[in-house]
Amino acid sequence: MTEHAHVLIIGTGFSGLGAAYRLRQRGVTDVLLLERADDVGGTWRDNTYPGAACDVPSLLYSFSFAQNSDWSRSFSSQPEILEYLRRFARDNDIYPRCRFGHEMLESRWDPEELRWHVRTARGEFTGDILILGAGPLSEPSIPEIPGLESFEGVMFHSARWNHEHDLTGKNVAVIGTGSSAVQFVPKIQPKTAKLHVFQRTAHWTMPRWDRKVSRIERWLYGRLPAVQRLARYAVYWGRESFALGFTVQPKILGVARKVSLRNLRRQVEDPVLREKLTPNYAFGCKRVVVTSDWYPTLTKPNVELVTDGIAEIRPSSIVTADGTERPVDTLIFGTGFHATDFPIGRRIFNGEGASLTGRWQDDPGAYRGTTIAGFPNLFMLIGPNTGLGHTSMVFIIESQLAYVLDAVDHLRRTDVTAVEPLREPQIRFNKRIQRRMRRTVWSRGGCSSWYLDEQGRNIALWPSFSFTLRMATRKFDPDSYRALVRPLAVR
Ligand code: N01
Repeated sequence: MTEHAHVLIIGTGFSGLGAAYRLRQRGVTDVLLLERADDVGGTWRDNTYPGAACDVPSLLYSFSFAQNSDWSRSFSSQPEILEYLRRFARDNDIYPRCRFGHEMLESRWDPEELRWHVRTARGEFTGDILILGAGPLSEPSIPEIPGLESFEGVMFHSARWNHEHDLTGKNVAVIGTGSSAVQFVPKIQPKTAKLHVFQRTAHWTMPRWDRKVSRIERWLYGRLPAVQRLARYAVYWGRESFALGFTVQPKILGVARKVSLRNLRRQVEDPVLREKLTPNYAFGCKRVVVTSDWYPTLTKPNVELVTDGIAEIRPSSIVTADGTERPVDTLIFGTGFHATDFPIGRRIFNGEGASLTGRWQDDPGAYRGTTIAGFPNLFMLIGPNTGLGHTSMVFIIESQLAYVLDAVDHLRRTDVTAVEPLREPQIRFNKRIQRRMRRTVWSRGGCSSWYLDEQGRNIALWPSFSFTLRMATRKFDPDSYRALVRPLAVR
């Protein structure tokens, strides 16, 4: 049996839950959320590695319409964020609208009926509007390394942590030194017999000024929401100054660079190790990792930072380019995600049968980061060029939601069934982004990163302040869209 809803939402992380809530606020209740897992939470349900926590301050890491006065720390831990999202879904009756175990396998736009047909792992759905809230960092990336398939030990990715596997006394290899690895390596180090950390590129770091949120602060935030809002604004604008550095004034980042190098000097005495940990590209070019225990952990006697490239993996060892073989019984990938190839795009087809990924081959990008020419009534949250490294993605999701809600209202107010952006405004919008991008540290900083696609284009980040993206998504602009009207015969 095919189930129909006016709006189908893929995913139940911050994006999907926020969309369901905001739609209901506008009186749109005929909504279903299709979720591949068995609970809500998105990235905060999937990333359960030891030490998983947010590196954006807690004050910014909740919906503005459901602020949390109860964060226990200034940088919240994964269990607390997950519990916040579950509570949000419970309190707002979103659970009954969720279909769990329904991984979206294929979404096809029907150009006659003017609706989406969605096939999941467990059923079929139709929807007038499709909102993608699957997240850009949800598909773990495991590099192709010669001999990987021959490995006989236990291996897993940081986003699929194997909690059954006890690391006590094990020879562990960690590949990757990004934001995830710097969080879990210090937690697992005391248990392991030997910990080999394979670093391809040194990352810039910033200290994690984490502290307990005092009872007085919590009391104040709970009783006087205006105080919390003020504190939120202060943190928000403080972080916006990083955007200035990343996008036009890299000199501003000089201070942060000095802090990073000073920490390295203070925390790592060994000059050889220090050298290995010193980045050779501009501060901010790759996402800066936020940590206060990464460098101290790497100085522990059972830890080795390996900077020689991996040549081969054997059944119970890793061999590096210099020929050294290290016995390993557990292999952990902290190697990030398929961020710029949007794997979900291979499952989405327009009325002509073209996949989103195919369309993006030559010209990736969306209109205002949210809608895509040729794909009517498809709204993508955290779409191309909407990412930010310096502040909370919840802010971006809320900005995009304002645009989506305005578009949904437009469809209700008029006799238009579907809208798709015209190609020209989309091209102009993306050209502007790429022009601005050339001035940023992500283009000029002399590094490679997950922000760049295979052709070296940055299709992940927004090249400006977050408030400018909010302005760009404030109002739906029908003039930039083609309007489609469902014929009476198929209504
Ligand atoms: O992944 P990453 P992550 N051989 O892509 C290395 C968000 N996040 O999971 O730098 C050897 O950053 C790669 O090396 P290099 C945040 O947006 C947020 O850590 O490419 N090494 C790098 O060191 C973050 O940016 C929070 O040379 C290989 C590492 O693997 C994003 O998620 C917490 C390799 C990958 O680092 C991803 O972070 C955690 C290979 N073949 C994450 N391939 C918050 O707190 C890759 N690497 C909000």
